[in-house]
Amino acid sequence: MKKTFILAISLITPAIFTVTAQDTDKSKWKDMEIDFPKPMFVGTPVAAKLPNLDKSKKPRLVLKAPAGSENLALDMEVTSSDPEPIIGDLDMICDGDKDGADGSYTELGPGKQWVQVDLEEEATIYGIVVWHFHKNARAYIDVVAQVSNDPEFKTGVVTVFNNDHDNSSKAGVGKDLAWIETNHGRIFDVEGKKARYVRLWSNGNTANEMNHYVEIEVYGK
Ligand SMILES: [Ca+2]
Ligand SMILES: [Ca+2]
Repeated sequence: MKKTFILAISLITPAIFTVTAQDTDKSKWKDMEIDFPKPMFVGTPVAAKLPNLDKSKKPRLVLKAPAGSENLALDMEVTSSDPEPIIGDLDMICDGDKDGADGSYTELGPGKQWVQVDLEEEATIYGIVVWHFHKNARAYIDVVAQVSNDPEFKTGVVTVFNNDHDNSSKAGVGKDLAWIETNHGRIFDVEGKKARYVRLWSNGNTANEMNHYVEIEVYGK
């Protein structure tokens, strides 16, 4: 009786262990192959006057996630607080084109605006990569990234990035840093949170009051 019980456990356990170990043991996570576009500007960026600006010169290039993770946002539907962008359209935000040139970015209206990607079903998300605009140097203000299963973002909202240092956007005081946009975009860790929707906020940038997106990627399973 006892032997049978142990045998049954030993048969079941390896399969369960393999699945959880791969997804939760970060030492086994792989580097995602992020395809960075060509740089659009060279030289010293204009200093953006923000108190929480990331001054490090080394761009982060690596997002780690379990094997089998991929960009789930590609060609998914994008909605926005500004449904009729001034330049471009919302479909361009998840179309795989990350070029910095005119014709590849979407411009939303001034002030606080959001864009939202619908992954079509709940996914386990490990990272978000955003390229706002990389034609010339600037930093976007009050960048907040959230995930939720609620398309209205009223319930179950988890904030995964927030650089709104003075809480002017009322999502809480953000401890993350603002950054000068380049072709490397910005990688946010999401640590395996489960959600269907991804929402990114911004409140203009250091060059003007407008909000821009070249591309958003969401890595997960
Ligand atoms: Ca694009
Ligand atoms: Ca702020």
